[in-house]
Amino acid sequence: MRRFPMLSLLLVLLCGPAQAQTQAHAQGFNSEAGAIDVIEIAHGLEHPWSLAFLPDGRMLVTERPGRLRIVTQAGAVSAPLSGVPTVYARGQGGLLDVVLAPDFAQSRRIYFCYGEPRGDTNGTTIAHARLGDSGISDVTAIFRQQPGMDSRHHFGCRLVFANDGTLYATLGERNKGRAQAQTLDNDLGKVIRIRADGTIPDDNPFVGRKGARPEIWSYGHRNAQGAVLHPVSGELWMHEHGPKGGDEINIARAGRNYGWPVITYGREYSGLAVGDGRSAAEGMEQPLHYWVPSIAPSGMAFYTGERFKAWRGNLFVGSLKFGQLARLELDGDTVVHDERLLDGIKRRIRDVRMGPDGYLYLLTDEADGRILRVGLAQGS
Ligand SMILES: [Ca+2]
Repeated sequence: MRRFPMLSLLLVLLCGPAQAQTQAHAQGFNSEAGAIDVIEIAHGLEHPWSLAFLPDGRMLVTERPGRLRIVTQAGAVSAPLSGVPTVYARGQGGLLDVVLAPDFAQSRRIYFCYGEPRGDTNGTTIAHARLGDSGISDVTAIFRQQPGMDSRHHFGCRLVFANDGTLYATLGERNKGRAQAQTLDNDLGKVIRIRADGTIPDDNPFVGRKGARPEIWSYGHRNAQGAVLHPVSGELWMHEHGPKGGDEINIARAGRNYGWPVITYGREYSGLAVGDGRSAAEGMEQPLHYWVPSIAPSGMAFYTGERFKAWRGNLFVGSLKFGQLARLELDGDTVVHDERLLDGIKRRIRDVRMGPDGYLYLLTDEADGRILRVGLAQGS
C-alpha cells in the first residue's frame, strides 16, 4: 500500500522555540482515508514501553530499563522520576506498562507493572504509587505473578482498568512455563482481575475452585502485550504474540481458555508444529483475528476521537516486527478489514494511545525511542 514513501523533512516553527527544538520532523504517508502526517513529538527515550496521558496533557512514559519520565506536548523530556523500584531489565523484562488510577485527579495514584528481580528468579509484579513533581512515592506492590521463573521472556504486561474499577493485567507464560498456561494453579499465561488494592473480586470465575488461583480471569494465553477496554461493551480486548505466526486478537471473557499451547495458528521458530499442530479444539476459544506471518503486536487503542471521523470505531495495533500500524475495521466483533499504515517508517511501534486531542500517539521501541503523533492530514 506504499503509494508514496514520501519523506518530507520540514521544520515546525509554528509553536515557539521550545517546540522547535524537538518537533523537528514531519513525515508523510498515504492511506485509504488520505494522507497521514507523522510528527515527532520527542526523542531520546531509551526503549520506551508505555505512555499514559496526564490530565494536563503531559505524558508519563516508561523506559524499559527502569525509568519513568514526564514529557510535555512541546517535547521536553524530564529527568528520570525518583522512587522507581529496581527492575529486572534483561531480555523482554523491565519497566513495562503504566496507567493512571481512575481517581487519579484526586489520588495522584499510578499503577505500573515490571519484571521484578526475585533472587534466582524474576516475575511480573504490579505496583501502585503516588506521582509527585519529580518522583513517585508510597510505592506498594499489590500483586506478584506466581511462580517466579528464571527467564528473560514473556512478561506481558498490560494493565487496564475496567468500568467497575477492577484492574485487568495480562501476564505472559515466561516461555518456560508454556504448559502451565493450561493449568489454574499459577499465573503463567493468564489474564488476571484484581481490585485496585490488590484483593480479589468475589465474582472472579475461579473463586472457590479448589486448586485454582482466584485472581485468574482467563487462561491459555502466550504473551499479551496489548489490551484495551472496548469503548461500548466494556469488555477486555487483547492481543497476544504467537510463536512463528499466529498472533491473535481475543476478547478475554471470564473463565475462558484461549488455547495456548494446545491450539495455535503458529509454528515453533524451528518450523515444527506446536504440539499436535492443532488450531482448534473443543472448549478452547478461537481468536477473533490472527496474523500469519506474525506482526509482533504491541500496544493497541480503539479510536474514539472526534478529530478523524474516518477512523471512528477502528482498532489500531502497533507492529514491532514490520514497523507498521495496523488499522482494523470491525463489524461487531469481526475484523472485516486490516489496513497497514506507516509502511516504511522502519521503527518498532511499541505503544499506541489516543491522545485527548484526538491524535494517535506512538512510542517507538529503540535505543533513541520517540513519541510520534499520527493524524490524517485533512482532518475528518
Ligand atoms: Ca489462542
